[in-house]
Amino acid sequence: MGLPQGDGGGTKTLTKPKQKLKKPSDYKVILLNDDFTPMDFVVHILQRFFKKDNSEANRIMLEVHHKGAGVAGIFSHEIAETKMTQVNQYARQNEHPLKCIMEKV
Ligand code: TYC
Repeated sequence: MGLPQGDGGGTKTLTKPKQKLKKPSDYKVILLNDDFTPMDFVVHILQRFFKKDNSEANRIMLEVHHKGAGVAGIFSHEIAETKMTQVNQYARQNEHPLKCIMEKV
């Protein structure tokens, strides 16, 4: 038989658990160049799915054409995935080889 354990003062020290939650990352939605998709179709994609005006859509399309890839927009994981899927599906429906990918910022 013994006395109750503890510091005898009736005081407990509570340590705050380390919060391991990370901020959700943003994702770049990227268009890839190819030799066959018409320039007008890429401009249309940028206006329809990324709400770019005509001059910004042309600028991004030409960047993709000259550099091989270009950023159409930056979104949360869920929105980026939806846009990517919609663009790839729309390109396939219209029989263009245009590819859209996403990449962590
Ligand atoms: N390179 C294509 C052409 O010359 C145009 C193009 C631009 C295709 C951007 C895809 O993501 C793309 N018609």
